Amino acid sequence: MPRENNIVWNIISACDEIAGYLSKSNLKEISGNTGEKNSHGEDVKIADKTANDIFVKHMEDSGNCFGMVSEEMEEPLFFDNGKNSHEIVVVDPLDGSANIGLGLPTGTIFGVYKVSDDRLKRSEMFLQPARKLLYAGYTLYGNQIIHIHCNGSKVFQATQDWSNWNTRKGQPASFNDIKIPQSLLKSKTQNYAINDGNYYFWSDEVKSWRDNLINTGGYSTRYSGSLVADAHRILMEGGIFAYPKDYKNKDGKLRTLYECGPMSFIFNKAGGYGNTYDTIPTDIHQKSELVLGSTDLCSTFPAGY
Ligand code: FBP
Repeated sequence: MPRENNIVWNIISACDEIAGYLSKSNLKEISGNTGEKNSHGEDVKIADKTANDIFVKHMEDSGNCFGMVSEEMEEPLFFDNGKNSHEIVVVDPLDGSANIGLGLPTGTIFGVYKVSDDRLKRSEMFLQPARKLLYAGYTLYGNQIIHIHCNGSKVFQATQDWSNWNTRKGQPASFNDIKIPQSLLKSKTQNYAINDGNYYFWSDEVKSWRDNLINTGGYSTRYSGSLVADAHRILMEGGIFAYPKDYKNKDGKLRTLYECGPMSFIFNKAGGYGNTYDTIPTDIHQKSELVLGSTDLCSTFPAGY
């Protein structure tokens, strides 16, 4: 598919522009609030809004996008320019926004779904389970820009060099078909990413699961406060990321459609586990519990409470 009508290329271009914006901006300034609240009642940071504007511009200009849902927009946006296209996009334009001002890792998470046959411009079109994704990925804004993509059969590290897109020549072979290492059998220390600060809000089941993990030994906590950064480590090295629902966040904290779904799809296709792979969202800004990682270790995590 030529580059110009390939929505994936438009998404990569948007992420590259967001990376440029983050690397050139006064981080303290852009981590300030716009004074607006997003659909979750959270303060919208200047960087969140700018990242969203950049994404909207690339999707609108591309002519390849029928519509999009974003963490930073209350309602879906449909593009006249894309009225003949067959794809819709869900996106968290800037994940881990609490890290922005400190220059710590952040990311963009996205998913591409097929337009519904009725082509009616309404939210329901986006309420699809992750297993129906055509494509998904995330971009990590760390000491390098890393694009991890999944085309439904493989998970790979995408390059910015279009001519190298299909061959991804020069990349280590392991980047072309990423498989998450299993965990329990591993001799080396295993990663677990969870906000232990929520311990007393967890169910007894989750508390004892975590205590058991600690008492077993051989685990290291790796938690940066950015889903993209924490999930990336788990995808590449094995282990588990969990954001359980708790007595504070009864439904969980992370958003089903544009955070949990794409991640569950990527981990599922990398031979791992993502608990929301089959979840059919009932609202575009619904929240879910999220468990991602090596299948064997994730199978020990208590489902719900
Ligand atoms: P946003 O920054 O996109 O709102 O993402 C939510 C998030 O920051 C995730 O990246 C991260 O995993 C989680 O919230 C951290 O939450 P907490 O500070 O409660 O551990």
